[in-house]
Amino acid sequence: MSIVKKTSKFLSYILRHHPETIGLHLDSEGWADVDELLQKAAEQGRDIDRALLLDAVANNDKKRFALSEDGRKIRAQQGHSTGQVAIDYPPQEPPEVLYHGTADRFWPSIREQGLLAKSRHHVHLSGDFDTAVKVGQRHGKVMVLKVLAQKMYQDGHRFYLSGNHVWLADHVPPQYIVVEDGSE
Ligand code: HQG
Repeated sequence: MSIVKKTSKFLSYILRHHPETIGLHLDSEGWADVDELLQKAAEQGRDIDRALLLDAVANNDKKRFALSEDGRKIRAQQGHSTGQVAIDYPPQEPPEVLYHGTADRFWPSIREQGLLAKSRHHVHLSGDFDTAVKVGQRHGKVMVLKVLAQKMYQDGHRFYLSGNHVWLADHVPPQYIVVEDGSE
C-alpha cells in the first residue's frame, strides 16, 4: 500500500472513528486543527508531514476529507461513528430515487426494519447505481436497493448531501425500499 493510501486510512480512522486514540480533539462539526493532528500523530510515531497530509486529502479517491478555507483545519466529510461529531449539513431535496448497495444476507433484516445507520451517523445513499454496487460488494454478495427518495421526502423525511456528494438519511423505512434487479 502506498504511503499516501496508508495516510488516508489513518486519517479516516482518526477523523471519523477514534480521535481519542491519539488524544485529538474534534469540534462538533468534525474539524481538527492540522498542526495539532500532525503533532499528535508524530507522538505516536507516525511520520506524516504537511505535504503528505495535503497529498492524502487532494488525491483521495472519494474526496473523504476537506480542509477549511485557511487550510488550518481538516475534517472527514461523512462516515463518522464517533460521538464527538454531529455535522450539520443542511437538508436538501433528493432526486426521485437513490440507491443503496448492501449484501443479500442483510435483506431479511432490512425488509423488516428498513435501512439503519448502524455504527455510522447516517444511512449512506448514492445517486447512481454503479456506486451502490461498489459499496455493496464490500459486504459480500451484492444486492442493490432502490430508495423512493422523492416520495420519502414528500412524506416529511429529511435528506442531507455531504460535501463529497454522498446522500445521507437518518433511517429509510421499508415501505420506501424496492429491490433493484439491475435491468434499468
Ligand atoms: C447494512 C464507504 C441489516 C447496510 C462506502 C450496510 C459508503 C442493515 C451495513 C459508506 C440494516 C452497514 C457507507 C438492517 C442497514 N439490517 N443490515 N436493518 N440497515 N444495514 O459500512 O452503506 O470508504 O456502515 O446495508 O462507500 O455499506 O468509508 O455502511 O451493508 O459511502 O468512505 O449495514 O462507507 O465509504 O455498513 O457504507 P456500513 P455502507 P468509505
